[in-house]
Amino acid sequence: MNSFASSLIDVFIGLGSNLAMPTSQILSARDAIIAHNDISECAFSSLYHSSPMGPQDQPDYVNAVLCAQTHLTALQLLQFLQDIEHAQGRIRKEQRWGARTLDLDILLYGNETIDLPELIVPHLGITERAFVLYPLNEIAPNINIPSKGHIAELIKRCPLAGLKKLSTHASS
Ligand code: ROI
Repeated sequence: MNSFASSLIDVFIGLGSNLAMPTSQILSARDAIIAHNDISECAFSSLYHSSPMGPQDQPDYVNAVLCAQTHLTALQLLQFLQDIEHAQGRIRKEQRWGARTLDLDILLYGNETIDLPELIVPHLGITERAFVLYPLNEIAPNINIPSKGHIAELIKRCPLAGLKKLSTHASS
């Protein structure tokens, strides 16, 4: 590696879907993410079934968390994830906090805190979201979330809110 290469960063990506066969959406997104030649998967959580946070007149969600290593910058990664959302039929302008075919969020980018108009890391609301914290805890039980605290402490303060682990990664 030459001295100009950016370093390898551990990233955590949250995946969520509640439309158009959510489990298939999540598994296709995982495949698309790890098909990138500068992204290698370290771990993929179980799939979780969760009640909607926000408006209740929408279907339940399937959620998961992926851990990967990459040299991409956070903004390059964001662009790549948005391209996958669009390829899988995500239409922005949907109702705020409404149903979506696919949501890919950068939860953590190494130990960095990022505060840009287009990207805030750690993801806002991470500490209130059981559908993020529990899958994250499954694959990274020792992680410290910058400026928020240790995952074990955060989990204690976050009720399950109807979250259920699905027993299989098989598509449905
Ligand atoms: N609720 C759940 N359970 N899972 C999600 O991924 C999710 N994503 C969202 C909002 C609308 C906030 N609610 C969610 O963006």
